[in-house]
This record gives sequence, C-alpha cells and structure tokens, in this order.
Amino acid sequence: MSTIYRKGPLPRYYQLKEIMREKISNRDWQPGQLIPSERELSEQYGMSRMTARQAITELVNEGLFYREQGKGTFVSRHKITQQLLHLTGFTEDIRARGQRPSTKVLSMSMSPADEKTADYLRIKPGQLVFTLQRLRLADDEPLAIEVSHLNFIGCEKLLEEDLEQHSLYQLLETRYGMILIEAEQELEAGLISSKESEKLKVPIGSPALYTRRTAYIERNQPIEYARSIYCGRKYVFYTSLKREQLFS
Ligand code: 16G
Repeated sequence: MSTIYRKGPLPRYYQLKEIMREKISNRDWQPGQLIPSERELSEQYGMSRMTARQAITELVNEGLFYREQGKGTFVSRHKITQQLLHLTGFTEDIRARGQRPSTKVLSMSMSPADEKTADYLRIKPGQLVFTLQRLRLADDEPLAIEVSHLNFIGCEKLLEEDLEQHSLYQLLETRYGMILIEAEQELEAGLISSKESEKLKVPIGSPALYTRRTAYIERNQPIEYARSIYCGRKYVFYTSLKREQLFS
C-alpha cells in the first residue's frame, strides 16, 4: 500500500498509518529518523493536517514513533509494542513489527504445579504440568524471559517439540487442536535482578515489566499460565480505551 484510496472503506488516517508502518518495517524509515511533518504528509497524501496528525498520534501511542518537543516526530529505536486488544503470541507480535523473532529454550520439563500456578490453571497443587522457560529475542536482541506452565491432556508431548524453531501458540493450535480464545493479563512495574540482567543483557536495576497471563481455550478452560519479565526500556504495552457512558 503506498497510495490513499479515496473511495475504499478504510478511513484515510488508517491507510496512512499502514503506509507508515510499512515504511518502518521495510526500513525506508530507520530507527531514530525524523519523519516528515504533518504538513508534508498531508500534502503528499492529499489529506487534511488533522487526519495526518491522527495517524501520527496513534503510532506514537503504539510506541512506533516518539515526539521531541520543538524537534518533531521520530521512529522509535527498539520499543516493541504488544497490543492489549488481541490475543497474540510473541512470534506474531515481533513479526508484525517487521523484526525477526527467535527463542532460546532455557529449560523444559514436566514439573509439579505450585499453589499459585495450580490456582490459575484450576488444578490441584503438585499436579504435573509442562513448564517451559524461554529467552525471547527480536533481531537477536534479548527482550523477555518467559516461564509458561501448560496443562491439557497430552501436554507432555510438548517435551519432544522443537520450541526454538516453533511458536508455542502455533503448535498448540495446529498440532494439538488447542484453540486459544481469550486471556487475562496483569502488568506490574519492577526492576531487573542480577540473574535476569545477565540473560537480558541490561544493567541490574533497569526497569522491568512483569506480566502474568492466563490463556483460555473454549469453555473457559485455562491451559496456559505464564509469567514473563520484559525489559521496560524496550517494550510498550498498548491498549485503547472507549468511554461507555458520559456524564449526563
Ligand atoms: C507471549 C505470552 C506468552 C506466550 C507467548 C507465545 C505475554 C506476556 N506472554 O509472549 O504467555 O507463551 O506469547 O509465543 O504476552 P509464541 O507463540 O511465539 O511461542
């Protein structure tokens, strides 16, 4: 997509967002680069400045651009955005950014669920669950450490899978028939500890985002409980909020 379709169903600001997203993913626009001004974009794509502004603002909110007072808008360096609107996995998120996801499996076992994990997975403490610890990278840069606990009949077969080459969510859906439909996720601020700092290659005490996710298949059945640590300086979680009721 490189031109704006006037008669199509997609709003113009949305089309411009997609054009700019593509410029980032095919590296026409490099990280740290100043992007054209609202005026330039509106002239180039034949739209109002307000429409161009809306497209830029949304990409700022999604973490792809950042603004500097008096200087303009720039392409973000390494911030990866996870939209908190759709249930996606790491591989999908990184590919959507035009980057190359990779994984290092740190450990993989069938181990007894502790009380918290059992509670989230709605099983008895001590029951064996598939536990996977992975280092997740984008363009070879470490971003997160994830520990996933999975429980479903036959989950021990995951021990035989190559989880460095395959996305967990893709395997679950295509090979195991486990169709994820929703998830709950909590985010908490924290600091990188010494153990994590080595793996994530960031200094001890740098900002971290701790997440806990429970993912469900149909019939409200949890199958994954995952705890992750993301480098706070490299990751943005984005959500869009709609107001349902106005004061009368
Ligand atoms: C995300 C999930 C994680 C899931 C993984 C699957 C968070 C906080 N965590 O990173 O729970 O296991 O995606 O990714 O979002 P994959 O399909 O690439 O293996």
